[in-house]
Amino acid sequence: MADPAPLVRTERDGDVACITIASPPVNALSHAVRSGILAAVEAADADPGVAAMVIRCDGRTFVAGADITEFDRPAQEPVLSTVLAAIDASTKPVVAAIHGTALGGGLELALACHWRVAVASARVGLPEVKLGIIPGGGGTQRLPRAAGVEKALEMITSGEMIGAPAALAAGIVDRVVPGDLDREALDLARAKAAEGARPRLRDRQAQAADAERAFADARAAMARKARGRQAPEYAIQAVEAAIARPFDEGIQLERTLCTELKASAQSRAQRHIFFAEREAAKIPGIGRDTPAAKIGRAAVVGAGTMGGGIAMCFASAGIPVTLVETSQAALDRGLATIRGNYEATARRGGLAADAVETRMARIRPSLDLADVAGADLVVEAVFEDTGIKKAVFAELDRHARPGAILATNTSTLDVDAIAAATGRPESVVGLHFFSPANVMKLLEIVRGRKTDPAVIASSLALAKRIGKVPVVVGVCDGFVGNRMLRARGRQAERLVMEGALPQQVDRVLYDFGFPMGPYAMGDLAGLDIGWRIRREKGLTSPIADRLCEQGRFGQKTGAGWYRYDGGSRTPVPDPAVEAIILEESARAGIARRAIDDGEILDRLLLPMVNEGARILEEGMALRPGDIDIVWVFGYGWPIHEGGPMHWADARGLAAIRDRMVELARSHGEDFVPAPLVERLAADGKGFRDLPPPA
Ligand code: 3H9
Repeated sequence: MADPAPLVRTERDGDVACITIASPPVNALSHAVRSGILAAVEAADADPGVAAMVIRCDGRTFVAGADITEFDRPAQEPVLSTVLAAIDASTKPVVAAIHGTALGGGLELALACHWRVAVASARVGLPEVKLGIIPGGGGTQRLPRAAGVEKALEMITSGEMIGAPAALAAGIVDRVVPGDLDREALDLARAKAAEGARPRLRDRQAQAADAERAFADARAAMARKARGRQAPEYAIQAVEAAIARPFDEGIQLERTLCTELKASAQSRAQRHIFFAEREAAKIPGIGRDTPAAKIGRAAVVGAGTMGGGIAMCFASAGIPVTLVETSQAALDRGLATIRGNYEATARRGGLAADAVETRMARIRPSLDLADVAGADLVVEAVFEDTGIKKAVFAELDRHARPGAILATNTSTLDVDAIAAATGRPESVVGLHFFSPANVMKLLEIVRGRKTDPAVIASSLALAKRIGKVPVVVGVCDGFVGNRMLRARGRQAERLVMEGALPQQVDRVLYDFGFPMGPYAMGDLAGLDIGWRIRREKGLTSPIADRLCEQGRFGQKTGAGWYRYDGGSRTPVPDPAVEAIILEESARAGIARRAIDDGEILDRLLLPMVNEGARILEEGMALRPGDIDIVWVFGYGWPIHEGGPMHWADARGLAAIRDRMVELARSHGEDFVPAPLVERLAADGKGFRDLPPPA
C-alpha cells in the first residue's frame, strides 16, 4: 500500500520554501501536524539554499485551530508554543498565506510568522472562549502587540471572527491580496529576504489608548454577557500580562491559565456542545447522496410574531419570501413590525441602513394563499389550533407546486395529523422556530411518520443557510424542548404552592446561568395564552388563573407574576401576588415551608433529565447531545453547563438516580427514574455511553 500523503510537505519555489499543511477537513493542529510544521521549519531554516518561507494550507481553509479532539489527553511535545517559538526564532522571514479562516491556534500560527497575507474573503479570530479556554499559543500576547489592547480584548473575550479588510485595518494582517494568494505570498517572502527584514510581534510593545478603562470595560461587558463563565476573565488577565510583563512571562501565564481551563468542567461542557452541534446535523440514512431541494423562494403563511420573524430569517439570508395574511390590516401590522426590527438593528449598528431596504424588498406581501404557488418551501405560522392548521394545509395542498416542502411551525400539535390534511404527507415537516424567530438559533425539525428523507435533508441544508442550529426530533406532544419545559413548569408551580415565591424560583435558575426563570419568562411571553389553552382543555392552574382573571397578563399589561412599573421591563416582586399565593396554598391545605435553593434546583432540573431520558427511549431525539443542543440554543441553558443530559452525566447518573428516588418519595411520579436512567445508572454509565443512532 502506498504511504499516506504527508500532512505537512515542503516544496521549493526558487529560494523560498513553501510549507503546505494538508490535513482535511480544517487543517487542525494535531500532534502530527505540529510535528510536521516544526520539522519543516527547522529543515528550511537550516538549509542554506532557502532564503525565506511561506506557510500555507491546502483545502478549504487555513488552520482552524488546535485539534479539539486531543484536549482530553495530556499535551504532547511539540506543543503549539514550541512550534511557534521555532517560527519566531527562524533566521529567515516567514510569511503566512491565509484563505478561509485562521482561527485559534491557526491565527496564533500566523501571528508567529513575520508577515501575514490574506485573501479578501478570509476571516480571522480567536474563538477559544467559546470552548471554555483561552488561546494557548501566544494569542493573548501577540494580538495586543499587533492590534492594540482594546481590539485584542474585544476579539479574545467575544471569540468573534473579523474579515480580512478589518484585520488589515487593525494591523493583524499586513496585506489583503485580490489575486493569486500563493504568488503574492512567495513574492513578499522573497522581497523581505532581500531586505533582510524579519519583524517579530514579540519585540513590540502592546499599545492601549486607556488600558485601565479597557480592562474595566471588558470585565463589565463579560459580567453581563458571560455570567458564570471562567474563560473570559482568564483571557482578560492574560491580556493584562501582555502590557504589564515581558513577553516570555506573559506566554508562561497564558499557558498556565489555558492548561487549567482545558481541564475544567466548563470547557468540557462547551466542547461537548461544539461536537454535539455538528453531530446533530448527521441523520442515519440521510447523507450527501440524499437529494436536498434548493430553496429559491419561500412563503410564510401568517404575519404574526412568529410568521414575521420567520420571514425575516429568509429575507436576511437572501431568500425572497412571500408573506401571506388574511387581512390588509394584519399584513400591514406584520410588515411594520419587521421593518421596525430591522431599523432597530440598523440603529444599533448591526445592519447597514440600505440593507434594511434590500431585505424589506425581498418580502412580497400577499392576501391570496394561491401566491404560495411560486415557493419551494411554505412555512405555516397561523394560530395554534389543529383545525385551523389542517384547513390551511388542505388549501396549501391545492396551491403549492408539486414537490414543494410544506412546513408547519407548530410548537405542540401533531404534525402527522396536519400532514394527513394533504394528499402529500411525504412533503410535510415541522419547522419549529423559537421566539423571537429572527434571533433564536434553534430550529426543531419535526420528522413526521411519512416525511420524505429528502425533505429532512433539505430542511437541514436550509437551517444552515439561514444560520440556525437544527435538531431533528420526532412527533410527540411538545416535541423535545416544550415537552421538557412542561416537566420543569409543573415543578415550578408546585414549589410556589409549597412555600417558595416566584422570585426565589427565578433567582435559583438565574444563578444557575439561565437568562431568566420560568416566572419572568411567563411574564415576557404573556400569561393569557396558557390561560386560554387551559380553559379550552378544562385545566386549571389556581394561582396563574387568578392572575389572569385580574388582567395580569405579564409585561404587556404592566403586571403578571411581577409588577412592571412605568413600562419598565424589570420585574418587581409584588405583595399582591404573594397574597394570592398564600391564599391558594391555604385553600389547597398545604402547610407552607421554607424550601432551600438546592431543593429548588433539583426539583426543576431532574424532571427535565427524566423526561429527556424518556424522549431518548421513545426515539423522539436521536442522541442525548441533540437534547442538549435544543436546550442551549432554544431555551438559554448556560453553555458552560453543557445542556441537561451532559449536566446529569457530569454530576454522575447514579447520583442523579439516587436523588430522583429520594424526591419521588414526596413529590411523585415526575421523579420516578425513567427505565433508561435506572439501566444506565445501574451499569455505572451515563447518557454519553449510549451507542450512536443506527
Ligand atoms: C485552539 O486553537 C487552542 C489554542 O489556542 C491553544 C492550544 C494549546 N479540531 O464546523 P464544520 C471538525 S482551540 C478538531 O462542520 P464548517 C468538525 O468537528 C480551537 N476538529 O465545518 C467537523 O467534523 P465532522 C479554536 C475540528 O465549514 C469538521 O471539522 N478553533 C476543529 O461549517 C468540519 O467542521 C475553533 O474553535 C478543530 N479545531 O466550519 C474553530 N474544527 O465532519 C472551530 C472543526 O466529523 N471550528 N473540526 O463533524 C470552526 O469554527 C469551524 O469548524 C470552521 C469550519 C469555521 C473552521
